[in-house]
Amino acid sequence: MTTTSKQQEIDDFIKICYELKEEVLATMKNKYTMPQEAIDWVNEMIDYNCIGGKLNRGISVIHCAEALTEGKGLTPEARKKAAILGWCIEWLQAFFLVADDVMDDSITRRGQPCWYRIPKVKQIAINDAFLLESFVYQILKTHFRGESYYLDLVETFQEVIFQTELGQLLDLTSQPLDGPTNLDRFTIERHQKIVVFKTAYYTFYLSAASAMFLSGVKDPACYSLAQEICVKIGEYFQVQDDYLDCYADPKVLGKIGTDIQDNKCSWLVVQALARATPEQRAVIKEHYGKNNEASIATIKALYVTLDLEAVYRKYENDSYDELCKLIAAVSNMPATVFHMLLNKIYKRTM
Ligand code: DMA
Ligand code: MG
Ligand code: MG
Ligand code: MG
Repeated sequence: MTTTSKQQEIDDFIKICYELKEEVLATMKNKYTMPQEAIDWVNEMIDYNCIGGKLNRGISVIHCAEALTEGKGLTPEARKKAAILGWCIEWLQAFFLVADDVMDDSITRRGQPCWYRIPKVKQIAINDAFLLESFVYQILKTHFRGESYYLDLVETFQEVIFQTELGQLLDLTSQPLDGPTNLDRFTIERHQKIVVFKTAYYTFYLSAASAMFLSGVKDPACYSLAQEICVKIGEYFQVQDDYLDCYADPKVLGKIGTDIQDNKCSWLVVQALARATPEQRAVIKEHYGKNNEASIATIKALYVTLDLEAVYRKYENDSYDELCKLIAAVSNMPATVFHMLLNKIYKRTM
């Protein structure tokens, strides 16, 4: 794809978001007779939180659906449906992120202050997150209710939301809020469980499964296989997120990392602990999860001493090779679906 046709695809995709927003606003106005100020609030809230991301998850639905046609290409109607489902995932993501930023005490998102940091918003952001979730179900109902796969689609969204919330629970409770840091809880196994649940299902499996429903895939074995591969791609993706939290330029990443001071069970701290001497472990115990510049700098310096950058480079290459092997063995559906998902994120810097 050329740069201009890529831009065209993004522009076409974004247009659909505004169409969906108009539908949602019209429902508020006509069906629920909401006052204009409520409509204005939601209008601004959707613009602020649903636009401005990389759109990876949303556009992936279109690309997966395209790959599933095996060269025949999508009809304009099928492309539109894929774009609408893509936006359902983007709005779902907005729902998770608005809440995640409150819970993580984050500062910026997509290059602007987190929504809850806007003085007129504050805790109203919690209800806005709930609203974004409800809009997803409204859109699904408006556009897919007549489809034979509607129930499967809605149940898949519900299950993935549940899985993500369980992942957030594990993420948020990996350390006690009211006691000293317990480093024994930062294990590779716990980290893996967190990332699969909080990220992999909604970031990869939901896009692939949505495209499969649209394309008429019925075989449950295909969905299980897609889930197995997407979970592994998602695990790799969240390790990248953990790494970038510490090492990316916030201007490029669009968000300022907070994992160290938030006491997160990040891939970096887990890898550091696996390599630390007893003295270094004591440094982590003293400084990790403390919200002051000196402690954060001490942890970052230890990561440099342990050369976690090199550990990460090796992890990236090994994961990529392993995923390629797994994908090469796919025979009951077009393997390009998974190659495409993987290649979108390989060696990403944002
Ligand atoms: C991401 O976890 C998970 C969800 C469900 C948003 P995170 O807090 O590491 O994400 P980010 O780094 O984008 O705040
Ligand atoms: Mg966060
Ligand atoms: Mg979080
Ligand atoms: Mg993160």
